[in-house]
Amino acid sequence: MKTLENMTTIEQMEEVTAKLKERAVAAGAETYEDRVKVQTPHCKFGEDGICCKNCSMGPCRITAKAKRGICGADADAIAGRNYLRTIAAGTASHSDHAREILHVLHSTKRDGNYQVRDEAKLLRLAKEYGVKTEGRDIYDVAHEVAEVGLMEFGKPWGHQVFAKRAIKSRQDLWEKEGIYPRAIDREIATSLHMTHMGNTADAEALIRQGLRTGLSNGWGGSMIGTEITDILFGTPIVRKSEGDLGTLEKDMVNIVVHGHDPAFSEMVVTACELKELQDRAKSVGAKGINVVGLCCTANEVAMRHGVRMVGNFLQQENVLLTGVVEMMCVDVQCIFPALASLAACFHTQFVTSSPIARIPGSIYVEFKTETAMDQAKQLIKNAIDNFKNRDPGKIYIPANKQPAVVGYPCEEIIHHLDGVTNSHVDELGSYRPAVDAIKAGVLRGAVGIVGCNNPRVRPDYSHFEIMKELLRNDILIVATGCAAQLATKAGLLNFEAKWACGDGLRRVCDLVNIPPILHMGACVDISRILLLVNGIARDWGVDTTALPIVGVAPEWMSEKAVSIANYVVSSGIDVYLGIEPQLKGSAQVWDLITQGTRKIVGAGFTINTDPKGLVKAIIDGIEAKRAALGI
Ligand code: SF4
Ligand code: MSK
Repeated sequence: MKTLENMTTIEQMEEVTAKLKERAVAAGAETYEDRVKVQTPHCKFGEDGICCKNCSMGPCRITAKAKRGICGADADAIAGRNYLRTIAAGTASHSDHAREILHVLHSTKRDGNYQVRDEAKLLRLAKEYGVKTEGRDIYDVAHEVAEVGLMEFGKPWGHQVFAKRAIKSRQDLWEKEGIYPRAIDREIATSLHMTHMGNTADAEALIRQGLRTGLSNGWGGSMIGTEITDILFGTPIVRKSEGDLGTLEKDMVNIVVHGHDPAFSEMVVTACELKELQDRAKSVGAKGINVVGLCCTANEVAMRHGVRMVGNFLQQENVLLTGVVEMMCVDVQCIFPALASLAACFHTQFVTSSPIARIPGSIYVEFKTETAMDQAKQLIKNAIDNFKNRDPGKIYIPANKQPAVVGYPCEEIIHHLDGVTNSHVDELGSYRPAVDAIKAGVLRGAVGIVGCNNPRVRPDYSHFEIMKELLRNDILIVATGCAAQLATKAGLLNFEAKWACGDGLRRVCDLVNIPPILHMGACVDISRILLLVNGIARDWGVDTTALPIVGVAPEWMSEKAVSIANYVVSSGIDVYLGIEPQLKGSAQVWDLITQGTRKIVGAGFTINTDPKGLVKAIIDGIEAKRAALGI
């Protein structure tokens, strides 16, 4: 068995970043570290969430002397409104991504650029949506499923269809509390309306709408995005991959796909496998084409193709600083606008593809479903032709690289559990062996570690420390997003990482044949975690709030993360945050998110910027749940 020595430590990652920083300086390029320096200390009013610019009488900010804005809104109203707007923006981002994917499903044809890859999942979804399937062409079914899915955004009446997948106790509670999610666009619009000048000033009402808007993301937009992506590109299965900057190849044409929406990256990955393009790469003196993924796009293409993952959020500039990237193709979300000027310091072609993410200085190629394959092929040709423009003096590929095992959607987890006992009870499968292991104490509980990395803290350090401590304490981890990428870079996302586990967790991993950290996908795939926890609650016969299972976002940064945190809490799962939300200026709002929501949905936030303190709180929280269950 491998040991600690086989890991890549945070110090080793930092050493690489420092070397790449020297390259940046030599190339006259600026990086995020430079910008952090000139942006700190941050504006205190913004940090505390008590600056309002919702109308042109302002901006107003709350101080010891000025306790209200010009309209009379106080700190609680302003912080609460800002917070709700953040949730609305996060919900819009995940959900609009899902809407795009539904349009791709609507464009599918048997001989088209996009096809249906998981027919069984499509048929299951058709049944759930009430779409007739008997005697129909699968593509007619796909198009009608897409239409029904698109109605989830704007239907005038009714609730999110997928919310019915939640256990009854949750649905009853949402109904009782008036937070059962309606149409996605309606929740977003209501949030923006409520926070317009002259509307809601009551902090609790704002927080409640935040819970509801979050739910329309988790059990709406994100879940739709995940399901439809599986139908289009295949439900992930367990695969081997690798991660970190060492996946870039000196002798190959390197193409990086970055962002979130896999419609673009899937096409690039597929086109790169074409013989004509491989041959073209060889004709320019390269050994072939090396496509690697960054951020959540990396998760998407890794778990469906085994494509290697070059890094997470804060590594996006490092990737270009290696000097060997012929082309970076981006779609939407988490893309630094700074990449355009950074790419210009090297030979890299920086290609944007979506009207949602237009960046000055980029090469803009608007990606369309009808011409997707031709566009992907042309881009790859351009990248190949760019190989000759590399500057040998600017090349530095760090050696850091770790093996990874990816692709554990709920279906794969159930499949592996089925291998232990024959407990498959119905078409949904069963998590009973996992329930039994937790009840017996072999596993103390489970934690979903998700989210970004963030220069407000030592990047990646919290993820790393928290993961190691949880594994040591026999707590199984599921991971998505850039947290999963950190596990990859560190060498924790593979079977060999069992050395880091306590005896109980190691036994479970051996028995079920799983690694101790299960890769569940991109940040949109936290919807998979919702279904996992919901399935465990169903098999246990308790509400989700009773389970020794929690969510952690040690280094979150995006508005999407705030929306996610709200749907996770509303789904009865406590959330532990390592970065403070920007609302410390209101004691009432702070109290509402840490304590108040516990009275509404039975779960809330615990916030601690010290990783050691945070992981202790997580373990204490899990043990307290166990004690309450009498196990
Ligand atoms: Fe100021 Fe009220 Fe206008 Fe906000 S809405 S800017 S607090 S006057
Ligand atoms: S990419 S939202 S930095 S997880 Fe999903 Fe990573 Fe966070 Fe973006």
